[in-house]
Amino acid sequence: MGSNKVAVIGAVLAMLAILQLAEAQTQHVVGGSEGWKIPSNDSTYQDWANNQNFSVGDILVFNFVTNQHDVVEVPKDSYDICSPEFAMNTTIMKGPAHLTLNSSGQFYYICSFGTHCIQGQKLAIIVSNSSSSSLAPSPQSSWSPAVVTTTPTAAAAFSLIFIFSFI
Ligand SMILES: *[C@@H]1O[C@H](CO)[C@@H](O)[C@H](O)[C@H]1NC(C)=O
Ligand SMILES: *[C@@H]1O[C@H](CO)[C@@H](O)[C@H](O)[C@H]1NC(C)=O
Ligand SMILES: *[C@@H]1O[C@H](CO)[C@@H](O)[C@H](O)[C@H]1NC(C)=O
Ligand SMILES: *[C@@H]1O[C@H](CO)[C@@H](O)[C@H](O)[C@H]1NC(C)=O
Ligand SMILES: *[C@@H]1O[C@H](CO)[C@@H](O)[C@H](O)[C@H]1NC(C)=O
Ligand SMILES: [Cu+2]
Repeated sequence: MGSNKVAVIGAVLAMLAILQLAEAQTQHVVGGSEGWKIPSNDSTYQDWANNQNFSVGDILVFNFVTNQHDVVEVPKDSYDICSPEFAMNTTIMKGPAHLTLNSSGQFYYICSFGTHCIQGQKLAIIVSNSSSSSLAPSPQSSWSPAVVTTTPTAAAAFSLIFIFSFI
């Protein structure tokens, strides 16, 4: 195989890796089909969060009707007592809304309407550094573009293996 072809394949795979990087963010729809509202059970959002893994770069989707709810990020103390005091600058008034998780750590969100928060419309999450759990991809018997479901790092590694198999 000529070096031109190898270069082309390399370029294509590099693009795939970049695409993969863009797709590495997971969207978390807060509350699932229930959306962001006064929940049926005041542990709804904590139960939901406990079944998610939040990583830097992921997106929180708050599905709510504008002027019926909002999303206010607050420090833990305010979250605990359902107070919008000390709110961060990221208050979301318009729903539905997408919020990108830009950094790791703990984050607290409440609805500041009426007694919604006291009734359970509050969410606490822990965002971890993205690379954590998926650094050891499960063995794959064969490589094909349709099967690129691993992390960007893994995708890049597979790309290299693919390229070298032609040299
Ligand atoms: C709320 O959810 C929790 C945990 O899922 C459950 O134990 C509890 O019984 C539920 N309460 C109501 C009133 O449905
Ligand atoms: C979250 O991570 C844990 C530990 O790595 C894993 O067992 C679990 O399946 C993951 N949950 C989701 C929804 O990805
Ligand atoms: C909120 O935004 C203002 C103006 O952009 C900025 O001066 C202030 O530091 C921000 N406060 C917080 C808590 O991020
Ligand atoms: C994350 O970063 C983007 C781009 O800089 C910004 O638009 C967005 O408001 C940030 N998200 C949060 C929660 O601060
Ligand atoms: C994520 O990585 C940054 C920089 O390496 C570090 O400061 C931060 O403490 C880490 N966060 C978590 C939750 O591990
Ligand atoms: Cu509300």
